[in-house]
Amino acid sequence: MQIIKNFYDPLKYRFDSLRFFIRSNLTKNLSSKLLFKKDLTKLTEKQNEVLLSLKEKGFAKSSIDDLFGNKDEILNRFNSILKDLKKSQEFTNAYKNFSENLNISGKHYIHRLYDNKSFKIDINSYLISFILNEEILDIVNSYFGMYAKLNTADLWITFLNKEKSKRTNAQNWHRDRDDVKILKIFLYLNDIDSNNGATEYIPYSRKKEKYEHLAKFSYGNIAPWKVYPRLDADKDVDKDDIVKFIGKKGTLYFVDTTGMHRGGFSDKDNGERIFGYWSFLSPASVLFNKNFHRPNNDDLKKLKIKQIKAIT
Ligand SMILES: O=C(O)CCC(=O)C(=O)O
Repeated sequence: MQIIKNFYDPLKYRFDSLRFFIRSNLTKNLSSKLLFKKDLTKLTEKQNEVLLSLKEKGFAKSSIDDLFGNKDEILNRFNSILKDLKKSQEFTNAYKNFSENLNISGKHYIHRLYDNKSFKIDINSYLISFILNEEILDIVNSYFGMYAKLNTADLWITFLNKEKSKRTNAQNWHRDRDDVKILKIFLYLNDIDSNNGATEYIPYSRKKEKYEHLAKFSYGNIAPWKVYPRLDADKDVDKDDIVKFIGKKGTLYFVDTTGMHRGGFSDKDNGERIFGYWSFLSPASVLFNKNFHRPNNDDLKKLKIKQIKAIT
């Protein structure tokens, strides 16, 4: 079995890379770019600040105060989703599983509202309607230079415990591999600092930037040792060049996760980190993992063209 896998995996990876190259340069992205150029988007000053920071450093910090007028209404909507989530049996089970397996490898330190693929998120959910807001979509599309596609909409609770001394999975430095540009958006639903698992990011670590050498770029499924390179951040990266994504409730981070990042770890405190979580990819990506239903025609009729482009 392992012999077949060793043969099949690299072959599939090469095939996916070729497919991605064609879709990116000749078909999918080209048409999306042309259409986006034709529609011309004008950004507000606040949106522009986000875009400039993203383009320069690979991330931008903003807030729902800055981008939206109705901060309380938005937070109330998310609070009510959160309240139901915390009452659920799945949440209780997830926390128990985490507490009993603190230092075991795996992603059980994160509880995802919609990760369970047997129930896909409804297109009418607030997690979708929030992110399909033009305030957000205009930034996303301007960063990609085309109409980008929503890949995931979710809400994460990261469990923390000072007895968890080992970093596992995405708590190690890595870059994501689903596309040449990937945009993730985090909306903080509690105050987050280095004691409760703020994500860390290395600006200028995308392709052709100062820290590009830290890990290979690839688009597809590759061996785990390539995903999590042995990186000695103290030695390989100037300490002042590492940014911690700290912020109060209501903070928004826009992050290109092809840049080096690691997250959700704290050996100082117990507690939790809670955020809304969305990811966008270009239409060419061959690694979509959409966790929401494709809308039916009646739902589509209720949406604007920018929103339709993001979810179909
Ligand atoms: O838990 C985190 O902050 C890291 C998340 C992450 O690695 C990712 O979304 O790619």
